[in-house]
Amino acid sequence: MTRIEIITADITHLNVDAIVNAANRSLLGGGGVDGAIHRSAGHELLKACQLLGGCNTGDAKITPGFRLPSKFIIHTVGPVWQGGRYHEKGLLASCYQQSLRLATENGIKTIAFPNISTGVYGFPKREAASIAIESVQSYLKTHPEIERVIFCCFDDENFEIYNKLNYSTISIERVQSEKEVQLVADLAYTIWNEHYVQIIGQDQVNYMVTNFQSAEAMSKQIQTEGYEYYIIRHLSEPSGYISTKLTGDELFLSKFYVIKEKRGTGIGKEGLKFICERARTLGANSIKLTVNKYNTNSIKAYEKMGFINFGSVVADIGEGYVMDDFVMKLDL
Ligand code: AR6
Repeated sequence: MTRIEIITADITHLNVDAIVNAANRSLLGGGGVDGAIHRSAGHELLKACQLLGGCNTGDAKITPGFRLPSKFIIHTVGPVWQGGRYHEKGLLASCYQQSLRLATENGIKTIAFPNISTGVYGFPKREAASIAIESVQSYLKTHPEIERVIFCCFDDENFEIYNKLNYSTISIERVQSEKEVQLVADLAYTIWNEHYVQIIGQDQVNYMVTNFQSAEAMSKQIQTEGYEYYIIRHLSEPSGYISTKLTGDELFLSKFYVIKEKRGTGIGKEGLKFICERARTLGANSIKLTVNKYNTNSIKAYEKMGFINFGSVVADIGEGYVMDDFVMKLDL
């Protein structure tokens, strides 16, 4: 599941369990997002903050949200940018880690961060965004209790930076271990059920998944039939998979699937780039695939990627099931 979201908004309007405040060490209010939060939460917030005894840079403290829609406010103090030689990066990472630690301790499941330190404190925006995404991503890996983290940008520049970084966190790796084969089998189950039931029906989906996309079936394809499998991760989360097989000077693209909620994250484009590179490395001069005739969305997507219709093929796959496919081809 996608647990990271990037939006532009006024953070004081968000209806989440907690919003994070980019405060200063006094915790007694200030300008920027801090000022906005104090204004919206009301004077009770200042009273609560007075009891906290300040906060060190890189640390975090928690108060109720008072008049805000969010239940809690986590106050963290980002570093003032001084050129990068004063542990600013580590301190900024610590703001995200400590805020998330407090979230876990207080049963918070949804949390929104502003772009800490990138306003008055002058931290370079791109570096700050990269630290923010990495820190959050690494925390989420071991903390399933946090359901959603929102990066709440205020300016278009930060929004663009975060989205670009988010796109570049796509990784595509060859499936090697049994554990990875199982991960792909789980993805296959999800994708086939969410995408193919309306095209070929539940019975055929079950048949396909059991016979061709189970961990056993895929292991066999890898070990004895010359198939390569690749797992696609987005922000470290398993998001799709690719399967290919070289036949002569043609690369057969057997599978290229992305789970529904990860569409629109740039995986399609990155995946195709990867497949073309792999094809060239193996000495292929074209890529061929088959796609169900009624799978119009995928056909459109492949056409957009430059594939052309190259005929059609009907295949008997056993137990009375027939696949009626378009053959599509991309010359390299
Ligand atoms: N919602 C979301 N983000 C906002 C909002 C808002 N309502 N208002 C501003 N931002 P800054 P810092 C963005 O300066 O750099 C305060 O005086 C803003 O565009 O608020 O950590 C404190 O008391 C920017 O991207 O925080 C400290 O003294 C980001 O929030 C000092 O500023 C952070 O900008 C902290 O400086």
